[in-house]
Amino acid sequence: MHASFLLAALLPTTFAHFILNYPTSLGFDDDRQSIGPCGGYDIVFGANDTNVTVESFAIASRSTHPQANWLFRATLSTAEPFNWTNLLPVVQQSGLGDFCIPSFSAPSSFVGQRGVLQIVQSAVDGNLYQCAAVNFVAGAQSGLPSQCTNGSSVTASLTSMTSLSGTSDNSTSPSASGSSSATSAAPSATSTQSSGATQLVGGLLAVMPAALLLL
Ligand SMILES: *[C@@H]1O[C@H](CO)[C@@H](O)[C@H](O)[C@H]1NC(C)=O
Ligand SMILES: *[C@@H]1O[C@H](CO)[C@@H](O)[C@H](O)[C@H]1NC(C)=O
Ligand SMILES: *[C@@H]1O[C@H](CO)[C@@H](O)[C@H](O)[C@H]1NC(C)=O
Ligand SMILES: *[C@@H]1O[C@H](CO)[C@@H](O)[C@H](O)[C@H]1NC(C)=O
Ligand SMILES: *[C@@H]1O[C@H](CO)[C@@H](O)[C@H](O)[C@H]1NC(C)=O
Ligand SMILES: [Cu+2]
Repeated sequence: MHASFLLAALLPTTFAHFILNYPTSLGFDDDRQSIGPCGGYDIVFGANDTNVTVESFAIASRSTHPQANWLFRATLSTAEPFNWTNLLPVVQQSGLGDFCIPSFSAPSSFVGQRGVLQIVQSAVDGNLYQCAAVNFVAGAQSGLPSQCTNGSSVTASLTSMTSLSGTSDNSTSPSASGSSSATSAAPSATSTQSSGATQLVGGLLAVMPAALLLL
């Protein structure tokens, strides 16, 4: 379901539910994006897989849905059971176009291993999936990837939800994994969306205690 005329005008580069722009996606097929865990793509590792610094890294997408809930997860598994680790509680986002959260963190125990980042978007078309095969490496990112920008009307905040309905959820929580973006440093790179960034970080700090109580 798309407001196709308007969106085609606003997003001329591609027409899709959502695109993962960073880290590099395992693959994108508009018609198969509803197939979990990776939008119809197999998990395969390659020489060009993105190196993801566990202390801070960005995930950049572009959405053609004006409102969506997002779930960001990571695992070292390549098959069921995936044992997903939530990187944040569910993020509620509105506004079309580029959407980048610049400061994820992953469990330090992932360092030195290959793994998968999964991005699930829940919007008018149901759950949609993209994955990136990555190398988890030590340290923090030095500067944001060029893809990490927000559309001018994009806003987002954390919810108290830890899963989306329909995602097979045997995930560990941010606190259980010992990883929490709440404790990671604020994004250091320049941003024209600083009030939005503050909103998300503020929301995170407000929501995390509640999220922890639910565990
Ligand atoms: C890896 O990236 C380089 C530079 O972008 C490209 O030339 C090469 O074809 C890529 N290799 C694979 C296997 O994708
Ligand atoms: C990841 O890091 C390794 C080791 O430093 C390097 O050889 C490789 O080119 C990096 N991969 C990418 C996609 O930047
Ligand atoms: C999730 O947990 C349920 C019950 O604990 C189990 O039956 C199921 O196989 C698990 N699924 C995965 C993908 O681990
Ligand atoms: C699941 O992931 C968590 C977090 O990385 C890890 O501590 C745990 O050992 C994993 N469990 C299995 C069965 O792989
Ligand atoms: C994009 O907006 C979100 C939500 O307001 C914010 O957390 C994030 O920092 C912004 N990204 C950039 C690159 O400014
Ligand atoms: Cu769509």
